[in-house]
Amino acid sequence: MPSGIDETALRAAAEALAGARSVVALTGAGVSAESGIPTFRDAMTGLWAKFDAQRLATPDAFERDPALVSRWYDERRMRCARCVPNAGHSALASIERVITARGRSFTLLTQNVDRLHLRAGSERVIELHGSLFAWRCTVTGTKRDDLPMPLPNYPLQSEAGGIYRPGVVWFGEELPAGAVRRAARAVESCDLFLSIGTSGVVYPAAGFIESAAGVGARIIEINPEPTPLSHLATWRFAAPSGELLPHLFESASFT
Ligand code: BV8
Repeated sequence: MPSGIDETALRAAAEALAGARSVVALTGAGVSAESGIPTFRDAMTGLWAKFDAQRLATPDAFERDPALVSRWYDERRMRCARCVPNAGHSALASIERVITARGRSFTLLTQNVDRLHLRAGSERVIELHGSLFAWRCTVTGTKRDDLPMPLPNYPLQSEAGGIYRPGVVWFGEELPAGAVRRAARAVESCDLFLSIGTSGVVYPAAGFIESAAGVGARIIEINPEPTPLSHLATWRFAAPSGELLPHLFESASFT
Protein backbone atom coordinates (compact mmCIF):
# COMPACT_ATOMS: atom_id res chain seq x y z
CA MET A 1 0.00 0.00 0.00
CA PRO A 2 1.47 3.40 -0.97
CA SER A 3 2.48 5.36 2.12
CA GLY A 4 0.05 7.88 3.52
CA ILE A 5 -3.05 6.36 1.93
CA ASP A 6 -6.22 6.38 4.07
CA GLU A 7 -7.27 2.72 3.97
CA THR A 8 -10.86 3.55 4.93
CA ALA A 9 -11.12 5.96 2.00
CA LEU A 10 -9.54 3.38 -0.32
CA ARG A 11 -12.08 0.75 0.76
CA ALA A 12 -14.94 3.21 0.22
CA ALA A 13 -13.64 4.14 -3.25
CA ALA A 14 -13.17 0.45 -4.08
CA GLU A 15 -16.75 -0.30 -3.07
CA ALA A 16 -17.95 2.56 -5.26
CA LEU A 17 -15.98 1.03 -8.15
CA ALA A 18 -17.41 -2.45 -7.48
CA GLY A 19 -20.97 -1.16 -7.40
CA ALA A 20 -20.80 1.45 -10.17
CA ARG A 21 -23.23 1.10 -13.05
CA SER A 22 -21.18 3.15 -15.53
CA VAL A 23 -17.52 4.10 -15.09
CA VAL A 24 -15.40 6.60 -17.04
CA ALA A 25 -11.65 6.99 -16.50
CA LEU A 26 -9.64 9.94 -17.83
CA THR A 27 -5.88 9.48 -17.93
CA GLY A 28 -3.04 11.90 -18.49
CA ALA A 29 0.71 11.70 -18.80
CA GLY A 30 1.10 10.73 -15.14
CA VAL A 31 -0.22 7.23 -15.85
CA SER A 32 2.75 6.61 -18.15
CA ALA A 33 5.37 8.21 -15.89
CA GLU A 34 6.14 4.87 -14.19
CA SER A 35 6.73 3.37 -17.64
CA GLY A 36 9.58 5.83 -18.11
CA ILE A 37 7.73 8.29 -20.36
CA PRO A 38 8.21 11.82 -19.03
CA THR A 39 5.02 13.74 -18.36
CA PHE A 40 4.19 16.40 -20.89
CA ARG A 41 5.46 19.11 -18.59
CA ASP A 42 8.67 17.28 -17.70
CA ALA A 43 9.35 16.13 -21.23
CA MET A 44 11.60 18.98 -22.33
CA THR A 45 15.10 17.74 -21.47
CA GLY A 46 18.33 17.20 -23.39
CA LEU A 47 18.14 18.46 -26.97
CA TRP A 48 14.61 19.67 -26.29
CA ALA A 49 15.40 21.55 -23.06
CA LYS A 50 15.39 24.88 -24.86
CA PHE A 51 11.90 24.31 -26.27
CA ASP A 52 8.47 24.67 -24.70
CA ALA A 53 6.28 21.61 -25.40
CA GLN A 54 3.17 23.71 -25.63
CA ARG A 55 4.78 25.84 -28.33
CA LEU A 56 6.24 22.88 -30.21
CA ALA A 57 2.93 20.94 -30.15
CA THR A 58 1.23 23.43 -32.48
CA PRO A 59 0.40 23.74 -36.20
CA ASP A 60 2.45 26.95 -36.32
CA ALA A 61 5.60 25.18 -35.10
CA PHE A 62 5.13 22.48 -37.73
CA GLU A 63 4.51 25.10 -40.39
CA ARG A 64 7.64 26.98 -39.35
CA ASP A 65 9.97 23.99 -38.95
CA PRO A 66 8.49 20.66 -40.09
CA ALA A 67 11.88 18.96 -39.83
CA LEU A 68 12.35 19.91 -36.15
CA VAL A 69 8.79 19.01 -35.15
CA SER A 70 8.84 15.72 -37.11
CA ARG A 71 12.08 14.77 -35.36
CA TRP A 72 10.65 15.60 -31.90
CA TYR A 73 7.64 13.38 -32.51
CA ASP A 74 9.67 10.59 -34.07
CA GLU A 75 12.04 10.53 -31.07
CA ARG A 76 9.03 10.41 -28.72
CA ARG A 77 7.49 7.63 -30.85
CA MET A 78 10.67 5.56 -30.62
CA ARG A 79 10.97 6.15 -26.87
CA CYS A 80 7.38 5.01 -26.32
CA ALA A 81 7.95 1.92 -28.48
CA ARG A 82 10.79 0.95 -26.10
CA CYS A 83 8.63 1.44 -22.98
CA VAL A 84 6.17 -1.07 -21.57
CA PRO A 85 2.82 -0.61 -19.80
CA ASN A 86 3.08 -0.40 -16.00
CA ALA A 87 0.91 -1.86 -13.21
CA GLY A 88 -1.44 1.11 -13.47
CA HIS A 89 -2.18 0.42 -17.15
CA SER A 90 -2.69 -3.28 -16.34
CA ALA A 91 -5.03 -2.52 -13.43
CA LEU A 92 -7.20 -0.33 -15.68
CA ALA A 93 -7.39 -3.15 -18.25
CA SER A 94 -8.44 -5.56 -15.46
CA ILE A 95 -11.06 -3.13 -14.15
CA GLU A 96 -12.49 -2.82 -17.68
CA ARG A 97 -12.63 -6.61 -18.08
CA VAL A 98 -14.38 -7.23 -14.73
CA ILE A 99 -16.88 -4.40 -15.14
CA THR A 100 -17.84 -5.21 -18.74
CA ALA A 101 -18.09 -8.95 -17.90
CA ARG A 102 -20.85 -7.93 -15.48
CA GLY A 103 -22.71 -6.10 -18.23
CA ARG A 104 -21.81 -2.67 -16.90
CA SER A 105 -20.19 0.18 -18.81
CA PHE A 106 -16.51 1.20 -18.77
CA THR A 107 -14.90 3.86 -20.98
CA LEU A 108 -11.26 4.96 -20.89
CA LEU A 109 -10.58 8.49 -22.14
CA THR A 110 -6.88 9.10 -22.59
CA GLN A 111 -4.99 12.30 -23.33
CA ASN A 112 -1.89 10.20 -23.85
CA VAL A 113 -0.51 9.51 -27.30
CA ASP A 114 1.75 6.58 -26.31
CA ARG A 115 -0.70 3.69 -26.97
CA LEU A 116 0.29 2.02 -23.65
CA HIS A 117 -3.36 1.48 -22.63
CA LEU A 118 -3.98 -0.53 -25.80
CA ARG A 119 -0.75 -2.48 -25.28
CA ALA A 120 -1.88 -3.27 -21.70
CA GLY A 121 -5.10 -4.82 -23.05
CA SER A 122 -7.58 -1.97 -22.55
CA GLU A 123 -10.13 -2.04 -25.38
CA ARG A 124 -12.72 0.66 -24.60
CA VAL A 125 -10.18 3.42 -25.21
CA ILE A 126 -10.89 6.84 -26.71
CA GLU A 127 -7.65 8.56 -27.75
CA LEU A 128 -8.66 12.18 -27.34
CA HIS A 129 -5.33 13.54 -28.59
CA GLY A 130 -4.42 10.96 -31.22
CA SER A 131 -1.30 8.83 -31.24
CA LEU A 132 2.45 9.14 -31.81
CA PHE A 133 2.25 5.99 -33.94
CA ALA A 134 -0.12 7.51 -36.51
CA TRP A 135 1.11 9.96 -39.16
CA ARG A 136 -1.08 11.81 -41.65
CA CYS A 137 -0.40 13.09 -45.18
CA THR A 138 -0.82 16.86 -45.29
CA VAL A 139 -2.32 16.64 -48.80
CA THR A 140 -4.70 13.67 -48.70
CA GLY A 141 -5.16 13.19 -44.94
CA THR A 142 -4.27 9.52 -45.41
CA LYS A 143 -3.28 7.99 -42.06
CA ARG A 144 -0.27 5.68 -41.76
CA ASP A 145 0.80 3.75 -38.64
CA ASP A 146 3.40 1.64 -40.44
CA LEU A 147 6.06 4.26 -41.15
CA PRO A 148 9.64 3.04 -40.46
CA MET A 149 11.40 3.87 -37.16
CA PRO A 150 13.23 6.17 -37.40
CA LEU A 151 11.68 8.03 -40.30
CA PRO A 152 14.12 8.03 -43.26
CA ASN A 153 14.20 11.82 -43.17
CA TYR A 154 12.58 14.82 -41.49
CA PRO A 155 10.03 15.70 -42.64
CA LEU A 156 9.07 12.58 -44.63
CA GLN A 157 7.60 13.30 -48.05
CA SER A 158 4.29 11.59 -48.76
CA GLU A 159 3.38 9.79 -51.99
CA ALA A 160 0.91 12.58 -52.77
CA GLY A 161 3.66 15.18 -52.74
CA GLY A 162 2.89 16.44 -49.26
CA ILE A 163 4.62 15.54 -46.02
CA TYR A 164 3.62 13.26 -43.15
CA ARG A 165 2.55 15.14 -39.99
CA PRO A 166 2.21 13.52 -36.54
CA GLY A 167 -1.27 12.02 -36.01
CA VAL A 168 -1.79 13.94 -32.78
CA VAL A 169 -4.06 16.86 -31.84
CA TRP A 170 -1.99 20.01 -31.44
CA PHE A 171 -2.82 23.00 -29.25
CA GLY A 172 -5.23 25.15 -31.21
CA GLU A 173 -6.58 22.14 -33.12
CA GLU A 174 -10.02 20.66 -32.62
CA LEU A 175 -10.20 17.20 -31.08
CA PRO A 176 -11.70 14.51 -33.36
CA ALA A 177 -15.45 15.22 -33.31
CA GLY A 178 -16.36 11.54 -33.03
CA ALA A 179 -14.07 11.02 -30.05
CA VAL A 180 -15.50 14.04 -28.26
CA ARG A 181 -19.06 12.93 -28.96
CA ARG A 182 -18.44 9.39 -27.66
CA ALA A 183 -16.60 10.72 -24.62
CA ALA A 184 -19.35 13.20 -23.79
CA ARG A 185 -21.99 10.48 -24.13
CA ALA A 186 -20.09 8.21 -21.75
CA VAL A 187 -19.65 10.98 -19.19
CA GLU A 188 -23.34 11.99 -19.36
CA SER A 189 -24.38 8.56 -18.08
CA CYS A 190 -21.53 7.77 -15.69
CA ASP A 191 -21.97 7.41 -11.94
CA LEU A 192 -18.25 7.06 -11.20
CA PHE A 193 -15.37 9.01 -12.81
CA LEU A 194 -11.67 8.34 -12.26
CA SER A 195 -9.25 11.20 -13.00
CA ILE A 196 -5.81 9.63 -13.11
CA GLY A 197 -2.40 11.21 -13.69
CA THR A 198 -3.61 14.41 -15.28
CA SER A 199 -2.86 17.98 -14.32
CA GLY A 200 -6.43 18.85 -15.32
CA VAL A 201 -5.47 22.04 -17.14
CA VAL A 202 -5.85 21.11 -20.80
CA TYR A 203 -9.32 21.52 -22.32
CA PRO A 204 -11.64 20.16 -23.55
CA ALA A 205 -10.28 16.95 -21.88
CA ALA A 206 -10.26 18.44 -18.37
CA GLY A 207 -13.83 19.60 -18.99
CA PHE A 208 -14.99 15.96 -18.78
CA ILE A 209 -14.06 15.98 -15.08
CA GLU A 210 -16.32 18.99 -14.54
CA SER A 211 -19.09 17.41 -16.63
CA ALA A 212 -18.92 14.24 -14.53
CA ALA A 213 -19.34 16.33 -11.38
CA GLY A 214 -22.21 18.11 -13.12
CA VAL A 215 -24.14 14.86 -13.65
CA GLY A 216 -23.61 13.88 -10.03
CA ALA A 217 -20.95 11.21 -10.56
CA ARG A 218 -18.61 10.49 -7.69
CA ILE A 219 -15.00 11.28 -8.62
CA ILE A 220 -11.78 9.50 -7.66
CA GLU A 221 -8.62 11.57 -8.32
CA ILE A 222 -5.26 9.75 -8.32
CA ASN A 223 -2.29 12.10 -8.57
CA PRO A 224 0.70 12.73 -6.25
CA GLU A 225 -0.02 16.45 -6.69
CA PRO A 226 -3.29 18.34 -6.23
CA THR A 227 -4.90 19.75 -9.38
CA PRO A 228 -7.20 22.72 -10.05
CA LEU A 229 -10.09 20.21 -10.05
CA SER A 230 -9.17 18.32 -6.86
CA HIS A 231 -12.07 20.06 -5.09
CA LEU A 232 -14.49 18.08 -7.25
CA ALA A 233 -13.09 14.74 -6.06
CA THR A 234 -15.11 12.56 -3.67
CA TRP A 235 -11.88 10.70 -2.93
CA ARG A 236 -8.38 11.98 -3.68
CA PHE A 237 -5.34 9.71 -3.42
CA ALA A 238 -1.94 11.43 -3.43
CA ALA A 239 -0.06 8.45 -4.83
CA PRO A 240 1.53 7.18 -8.04
CA SER A 241 -1.16 5.51 -10.17
CA GLY A 242 1.04 2.46 -10.78
CA GLU A 243 0.94 1.80 -7.03
CA LEU A 244 -2.60 2.91 -6.15
CA LEU A 245 -4.62 1.39 -9.02
CA PRO A 246 -3.68 -2.27 -8.29
CA HIS A 247 -4.73 -1.77 -4.65
CA LEU A 248 -7.98 -0.12 -5.71
CA PHE A 249 -8.74 -3.05 -8.01
CA GLU A 250 -7.80 -5.69 -5.42
CA SER A 251 -9.91 -3.96 -2.72
CA ALA A 252 -13.03 -3.91 -4.90
CA SER A 253 -15.35 -6.83 -4.14
CA PHE A 254 -17.00 -7.12 -7.53
CA THR A 255 -20.20 -9.17 -7.25
C1 BV8 B 1 -8.95 23.09 -28.63
C2 BV8 B 1 -0.99 15.88 -28.02
C3 BV8 B 1 -10.57 24.21 -29.90
C4 BV8 B 1 0.23 16.53 -28.60
C5 BV8 B 1 -1.88 17.50 -26.43
C6 BV8 B 1 -5.46 29.47 -27.10
C7 BV8 B 1 -5.48 29.04 -28.43
C8 BV8 B 1 -5.97 27.80 -28.77
C9 BV8 B 1 -6.45 26.96 -27.79
C10 BV8 B 1 -6.40 27.39 -26.49
C11 BV8 B 1 -5.93 28.63 -26.13
N1 BV8 B 1 -6.03 28.75 -24.78
C12 BV8 B 1 -6.56 27.63 -24.28
C13 BV8 B 1 -6.80 26.80 -25.30
C14 BV8 B 1 -7.32 25.52 -25.23
C15 BV8 B 1 -6.12 24.55 -25.19
C16 BV8 B 1 -5.72 24.38 -23.75
O1 BV8 B 1 -6.42 23.72 -23.01
N2 BV8 B 1 -4.63 25.02 -23.34
C17 BV8 B 1 -4.23 24.93 -21.95
C18 BV8 B 1 -2.71 24.79 -21.87
C19 BV8 B 1 -4.74 26.14 -21.22
N3 BV8 B 1 -6.62 23.33 -25.76
C20 BV8 B 1 -6.46 23.10 -27.06
O2 BV8 B 1 -5.83 23.78 -27.83
C21 BV8 B 1 -7.19 21.86 -27.54
N4 BV8 B 1 -7.95 22.18 -28.70
O3 BV8 B 1 -9.24 23.70 -27.64
O4 BV8 B 1 -9.57 23.22 -29.85
C22 BV8 B 1 -9.87 25.47 -30.32
C23 BV8 B 1 -9.32 25.52 -31.57
C24 BV8 B 1 -8.72 26.70 -31.98
C25 BV8 B 1 -8.67 27.80 -31.12
C26 BV8 B 1 -9.21 27.70 -29.83
C27 BV8 B 1 -9.81 26.54 -29.42
C28 BV8 B 1 -6.19 20.78 -27.91
C29 BV8 B 1 -5.50 20.28 -26.67
C30 BV8 B 1 -4.67 19.03 -27.00
C31 BV8 B 1 -3.23 19.42 -27.17
N5 BV8 B 1 -2.43 18.20 -27.38
N6 BV8 B 1 -1.22 16.35 -26.65
C32 BV8 B 1 1.50 16.03 -27.96
O5 BV8 B 1 1.45 15.13 -27.09
O6 BV8 B 1 2.58 16.52 -28.36
S1 BV8 B 1 -2.06 18.01 -24.83
C33 BV8 B 1 -0.82 17.36 -23.91
O7 BV8 B 1 -0.73 18.18 -22.79
C34 BV8 B 1 -1.13 16.00 -23.37
O8 BV8 B 1 -1.79 15.19 -24.28
C35 BV8 B 1 -1.97 16.31 -22.18
O9 BV8 B 1 -3.30 16.39 -22.54
C36 BV8 B 1 -1.52 17.68 -21.82
C37 BV8 B 1 -0.68 17.59 -20.58
O10 BV8 B 1 -1.55 17.27 -19.60
P1 BV8 B 1 -1.32 15.94 -18.71
O11 BV8 B 1 -1.56 14.71 -19.48
O12 BV8 B 1 -2.13 16.18 -17.53
O13 BV8 B 1 0.18 15.89 -18.40
P2 BV8 B 1 0.94 16.88 -17.50
O14 BV8 B 1 2.35 16.64 -17.78
O15 BV8 B 1 0.34 18.23 -17.62
O16 BV8 B 1 0.58 16.40 -16.01
C38 BV8 B 1 0.94 15.11 -15.58
C39 BV8 B 1 0.26 14.91 -14.26
O17 BV8 B 1 0.61 13.62 -13.80
C40 BV8 B 1 0.70 15.88 -13.19
O18 BV8 B 1 -0.44 16.39 -12.53
C41 BV8 B 1 1.53 15.02 -12.22
O19 BV8 B 1 1.37 15.43 -10.87
C42 BV8 B 1 0.92 13.67 -12.43
N7 BV8 B 1 1.80 12.54 -12.18
C43 BV8 B 1 3.15 12.46 -12.30
N8 BV8 B 1 3.56 11.20 -12.00
C44 BV8 B 1 2.44 10.48 -11.71
C45 BV8 B 1 1.33 11.32 -11.82
N9 BV8 B 1 0.07 10.90 -11.59
C46 BV8 B 1 -0.09 9.60 -11.23
N10 BV8 B 1 0.94 8.74 -11.10
C47 BV8 B 1 2.20 9.13 -11.33
N11 BV8 B 1 3.22 8.25 -11.20
